[in-house]
Amino acid sequence: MKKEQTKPKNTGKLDRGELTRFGISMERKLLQKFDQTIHDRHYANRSEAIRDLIRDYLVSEYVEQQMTTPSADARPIIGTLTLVYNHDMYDLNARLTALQHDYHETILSSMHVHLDFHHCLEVLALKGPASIVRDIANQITGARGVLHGKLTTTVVSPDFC
Ligand code: NI
Repeated sequence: MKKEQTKPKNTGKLDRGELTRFGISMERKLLQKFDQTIHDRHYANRSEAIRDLIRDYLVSEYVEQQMTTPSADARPIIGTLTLVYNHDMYDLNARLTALQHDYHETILSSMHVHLDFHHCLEVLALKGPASIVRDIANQITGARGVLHGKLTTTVVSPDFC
């Protein structure tokens, strides 16, 4: 009798194609630490946690590569830039607004929150070539008076699903 093929369980998530099983060897202590950490992060199992780690690694490598040596068929990078600044700083609001107008094609949206009497939080959503996203982030976070700026990047690609 022919053995029935097992289909991947329908998790309601994106179809990620055929699953391949593989074994990993590692030190017991390292695995215990990993298991404790993924339990704390509410992962259902090791496979899901390892898939996320691999995706994160591949996305980071892709973004890094496209920022330094962009390829002709590169996908747009998605970024969020988080800023905290002091709005009392002379001219800073005007400079930040001018920069955002200069790059209106890449900066899709911005959110401004008045944190207290002096400080503002701004979160920008960006989408565009990696090198341009990086340049915008550098110019804005480097502006005098910006206390902290952090760019987070990702990419939407079937390669990483
Ligand atoms: Ni404000």
